[in-house]
Amino acid sequence: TTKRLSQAPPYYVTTPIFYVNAAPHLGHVHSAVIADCLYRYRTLQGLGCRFATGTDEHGLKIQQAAAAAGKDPLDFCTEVSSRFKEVFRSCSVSYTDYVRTTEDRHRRAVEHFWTVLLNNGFIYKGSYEGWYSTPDESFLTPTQVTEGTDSLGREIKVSTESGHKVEWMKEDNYLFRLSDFRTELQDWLKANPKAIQPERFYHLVLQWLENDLPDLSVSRQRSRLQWGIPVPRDPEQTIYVWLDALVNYLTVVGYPEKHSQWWSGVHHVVGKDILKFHAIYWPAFLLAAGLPLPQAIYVHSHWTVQGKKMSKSLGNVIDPLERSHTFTVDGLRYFLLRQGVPDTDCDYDDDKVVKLCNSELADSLGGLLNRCTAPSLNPEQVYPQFCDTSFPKVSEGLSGRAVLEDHKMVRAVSELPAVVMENFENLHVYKALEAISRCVRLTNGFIQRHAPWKLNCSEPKDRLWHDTILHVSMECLRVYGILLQPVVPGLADKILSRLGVRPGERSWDHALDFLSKHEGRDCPYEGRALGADTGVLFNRLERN
Ligand code: ME8
Repeated sequence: TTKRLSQAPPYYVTTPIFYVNAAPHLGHVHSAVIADCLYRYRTLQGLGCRFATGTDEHGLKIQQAAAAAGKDPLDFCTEVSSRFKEVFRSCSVSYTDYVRTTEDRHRRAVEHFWTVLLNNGFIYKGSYEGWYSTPDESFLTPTQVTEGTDSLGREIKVSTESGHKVEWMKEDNYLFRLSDFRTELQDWLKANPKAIQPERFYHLVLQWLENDLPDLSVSRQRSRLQWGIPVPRDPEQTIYVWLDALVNYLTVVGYPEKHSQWWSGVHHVVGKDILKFHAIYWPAFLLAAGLPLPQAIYVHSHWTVQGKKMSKSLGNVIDPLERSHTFTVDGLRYFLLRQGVPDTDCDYDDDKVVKLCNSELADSLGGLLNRCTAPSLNPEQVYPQFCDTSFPKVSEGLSGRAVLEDHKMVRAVSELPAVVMENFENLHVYKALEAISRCVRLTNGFIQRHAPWKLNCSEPKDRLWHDTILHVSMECLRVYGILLQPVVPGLADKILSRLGVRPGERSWDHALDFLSKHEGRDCPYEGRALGADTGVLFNRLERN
């Protein structure tokens, strides 16, 4: 059931690049942790992988934020960008590339990209008149604008989608022939039903594409916006921040000279708020530039706090650094990926983190590790022997001590890697974790059912059965440890090290080699000494 991917193109995964006008919050870390999980998962499958994140540093709102802080814009960007780096590092986000849109390599990539679009006839000079939202850096059609009030109660126009204030704007600038691409985009999506995951968002984009696409303004007058990349050969205009920002994905892999190999394997992780930019504008730009389209766009929903989207402007942001200290990095990552359902928004609550981590990480998973390795049950501290007469295959008749329930568990664990793989690949990481968690419960039930602590190990038959129970449980735990590496790398390492599983024995393929003795093959771990006892797997969290 598991595909061999060694012939597949290299895997390149990206996060959005984040605006530096606000400090990193839990929502940003959520995107980064999803991308990190995909990156680690593909790496385990033995693929060459690359993982990029970074910061989006141009545009009016950043220019304004720097001015408000009384700082030079570049210094301001450098400061905030390094905070993003620091937060990602401390949340075990193992990016291989970090890009900033104020870097020279990026300016060169954007200038080149612009020139290609222009030479291919997709950019023309025109004039734009309409609504513009600075916080969203977005042009809006009249149907996307509604009545609202500002903080002083005055009537203003706001964006229906974001609620941000919009202004009427009229200026000469360059337009991109977005309208030319509607059919091509529809054809692309129809031919690639997995291009946007989860499915719900794929249908949403197809629905958007049922309407005409107006041409898109892709520059701003320099007099309005100085903090950005000038249009090549027209210094009176600045390139629109979204065009500038999207090109970051190409910059990372060496566009325009040497991007082609990595570009063929690009996968974007994005929040649903920026789906239109990634699923419509970006593919249209790429088609116009004659470049391949992304392999997949993975979309996730938002964290809310008491029902409201977490955002700096609402002042309800959760600080990921502080929470990673309180709940540990693995606790926080596990919560984000186990509770963060991509299709719908989820409400963040500290109590939920405590409950989930205590029940699934401390009690269930930690309890299982402890049961298999505690000196009271495993005095010799080894990976014990498997005895096939006490645990015969179902096909040989259930004459041993194993019962039907045990065989059901073995089957569930052997099917687990395929289930996890499928759910990782359609971004239902929570379902993968749910399946792992269910199997952990089955294994705990298995030990409970056979109560090895009640066996008299001076009886040779009981001793064999005792060791078999532990062997089967450890094999389960070894599989869980391997499959959990992309999500909770620290805990997974602790489990595998304690079981004596070496670094070279932790790839995806090793999870497919579950309970090999049961299949009549050798087990490389049998009889091996366990690794050092480094204490409790996950300390129970206290509620405040
Ligand atoms: O949009 N819950 O940057 P940004 C979950 N620079 N994820 C959230 C979130 C929340 N409450 N809030 C933000 C930009 N995010 C552009 C992107 S890409 C070429 C340019 C995450 O700093 C989510 O991934 O506003 C969202 O799409 C992203 O942060 C927006 O970050």
